[in-house]
Amino acid sequence: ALGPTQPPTHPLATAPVGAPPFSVDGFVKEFIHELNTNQGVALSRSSVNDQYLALASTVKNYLMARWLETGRKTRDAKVKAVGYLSAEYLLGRQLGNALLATDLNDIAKKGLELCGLDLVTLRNQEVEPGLGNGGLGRLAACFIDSLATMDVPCIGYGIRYEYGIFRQTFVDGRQVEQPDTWLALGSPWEFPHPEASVQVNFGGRTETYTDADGTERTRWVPEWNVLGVPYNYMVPGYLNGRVNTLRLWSAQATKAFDLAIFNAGDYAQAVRAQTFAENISKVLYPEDSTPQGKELRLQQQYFFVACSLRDFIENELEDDFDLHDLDQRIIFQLNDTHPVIAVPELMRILMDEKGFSWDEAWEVTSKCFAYTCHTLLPEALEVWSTDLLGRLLPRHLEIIYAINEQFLAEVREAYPGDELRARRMSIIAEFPERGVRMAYLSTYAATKVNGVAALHSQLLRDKVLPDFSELWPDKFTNVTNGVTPRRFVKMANPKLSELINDTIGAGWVTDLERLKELEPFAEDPEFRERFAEAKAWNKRRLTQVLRNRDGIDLPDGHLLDVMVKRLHEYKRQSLKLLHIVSLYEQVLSGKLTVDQVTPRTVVFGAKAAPGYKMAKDTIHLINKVAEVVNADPKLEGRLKVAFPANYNVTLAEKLIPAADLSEQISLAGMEASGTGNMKCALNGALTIGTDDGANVEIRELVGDKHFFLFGMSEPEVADLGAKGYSPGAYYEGNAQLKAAIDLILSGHFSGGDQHLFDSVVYNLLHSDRFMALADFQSYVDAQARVEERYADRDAWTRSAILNVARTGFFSSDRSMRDYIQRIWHTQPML
Ligand code: CJB
Repeated sequence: ALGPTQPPTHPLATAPVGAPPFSVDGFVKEFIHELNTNQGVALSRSSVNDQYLALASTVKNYLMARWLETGRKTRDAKVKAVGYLSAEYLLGRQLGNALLATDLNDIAKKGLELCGLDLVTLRNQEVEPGLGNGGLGRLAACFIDSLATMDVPCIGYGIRYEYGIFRQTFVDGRQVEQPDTWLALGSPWEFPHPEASVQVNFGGRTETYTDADGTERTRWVPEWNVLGVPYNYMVPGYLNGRVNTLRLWSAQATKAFDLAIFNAGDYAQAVRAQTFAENISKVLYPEDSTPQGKELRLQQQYFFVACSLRDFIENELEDDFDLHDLDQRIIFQLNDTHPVIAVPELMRILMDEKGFSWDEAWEVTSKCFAYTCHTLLPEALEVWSTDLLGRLLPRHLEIIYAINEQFLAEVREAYPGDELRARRMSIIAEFPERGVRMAYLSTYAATKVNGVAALHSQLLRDKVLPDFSELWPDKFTNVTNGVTPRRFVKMANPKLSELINDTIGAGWVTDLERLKELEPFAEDPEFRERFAEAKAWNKRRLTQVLRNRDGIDLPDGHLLDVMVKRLHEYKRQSLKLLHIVSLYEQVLSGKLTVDQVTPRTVVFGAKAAPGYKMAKDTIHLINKVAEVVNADPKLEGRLKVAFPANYNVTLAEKLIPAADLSEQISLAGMEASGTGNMKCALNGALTIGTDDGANVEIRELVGDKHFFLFGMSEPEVADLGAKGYSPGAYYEGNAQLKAAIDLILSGHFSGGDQHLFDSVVYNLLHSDRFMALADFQSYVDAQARVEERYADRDAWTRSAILNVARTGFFSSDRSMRDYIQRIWHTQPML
């Protein structure tokens, strides 16, 4: 039971909490109080970490009243909420965002100064929670920010990994992974509630029995269980008083020590049981765009989903709530297939625990979920072997089989006699082993299925799920991704934000389409000058960051050419690399004089999945090319390659605002959307890109003149694939390409070792699944157009301004509006 045992009589006991006074004095008082009472130190004896933790507590105190009020208001209103189910949230640092949401920046800065402290130093003390891999996890973080800002009730559900995405280091140019100990110095943003833990069962068997009414029923007799401990995080809306909740689950052993084993004297065995349970939320799988078919991963998925459904049903709904109406109070958004085990879990709860019939349970379940697909790569679609599923979740497997039977009956009814189609569409795959196709299960169960950019949604319908979209055309929709303008413009780019505020007012932060009003200012020389000055300031800031963080020196006055994203063959970092090597080779061989080379620094940021050999070899090659190119005096410093290790949200916030050129060069038809492309454009970088993912929409909006398009289109890629692609022909037929590849093969970047990079080079020459060689010439030509535009600095700045002015569409607020209208049918609480 929640609440006091006696009715409270003290007048303060039920009064709403108040925030500390919104003044420098009020702030300082609160800060010193937190430092003394939470950290137990005097200011004079406090470490930077103490000061950071006290500052975090102070800011939390300002948010607290709003958080409690949001919870009360939402529960009282009994409105439909969004349950965002995501195995990843790549949140980035919290302090800056909390200061922004509360408008406390200036007050905090002044208050700390009066204490002899520097806000920036304290902000830099924060270790970001890296609880995600890349785009998918960062998207979830942007979405919950937007929902809070738009006053939409949402609970984000996920996993509190003890170790997030690994810390990347380079040893002799090779990636070496270190554990991410983000919790080591304290975690001031979370509120653990061990008393509200949820039990999650695994294993065992099912049995049938006859209940008191004489009905045949099934129940699960599990073999083992763990506890899910909720950790609540505040998700503050921007200056609107709403604070939603992100609830992340941490696994714990049900009993700290199994007393029986302990008493029998097997201490080690008792501790092992605990370790086994806690392993479930120990570490984030560092996979991106390829699933890990590992048992522990399935445990993680079921673990957080079971906790979340239980939590919503038992704690967020009234005690007497009729679960037949569940869809009126929640829509669970499945962020990819990772949480789709929630579908059989809800069926199980309703049937086995709440006494629903199958039909009643399906009627409810089939209205409570929607599914977002984030990929087109066939190998990235999750398939769980029925062996493993049956062992870990026997009741769920039974339910999945029954769902499939019902589904196939519908298919057969729609296409009588078309047995081939039924087999093709079956949720259960028979080859290479019996497995559950999680994307099919998601698609069948969901009210709506969406892709993440217009092209992606089209290809999803036509190529990944054609039978499904034929059967249920209305189920499919598109919501183009977006990014939060709070973190990625307002916070990350203070000088540009100031300029925009001065020019069109401050409304753009929550209404990003208003950036359109900047368009006429592209023709205003004074505006252009201030715009260019903001970019220069961002570059100076980045220069400092990279010097301190990585010991990297950025030369002045270079075109800053940025490729930041996970390392994956389909994203084609190798194509960018071939361009660099080619520029260099042309100088070495005298085809270009050095003064014909546009001064350019290429910055890479990329982590490779630890088990992805080709990706790691590519990182090695980039680093070795960087070593040689950066040291070669023949280039007179006009070409530089910088590869800071451990690219993360914190670095992105410094790098992206400084970028001139945004590299979005995936093979057309491979990148579902991209979101870095949006962040770069919104910060005034020009894109060089293929017609892929959301690039298509960026180009349409900014106009061909202000976007450097290259490469094959998706249909051209499909044609070439069908005809038979042979990369060797491109190598033989293109002298510039051949010279670049031959320079790598000569050992020039490997101290004479002619075989060090065989894996990367021979893969390109003999397989090149992502057709880098086919797009090489077109890419090089587009780079020449980039250089030409950059030579006319004024024209470049004009294009950059138009990129900012025309990409307001890519706010995640707009994405959320689209989800609300097309998928969720929820209401903002006004
Ligand atoms: N994506 O980050 C991931 N991980 C996956 O496992 C599959 C896809 C990315 O999701 C982003 C958000 O939708 C997309 O912008 C990006 O294209 C996609 O690769």
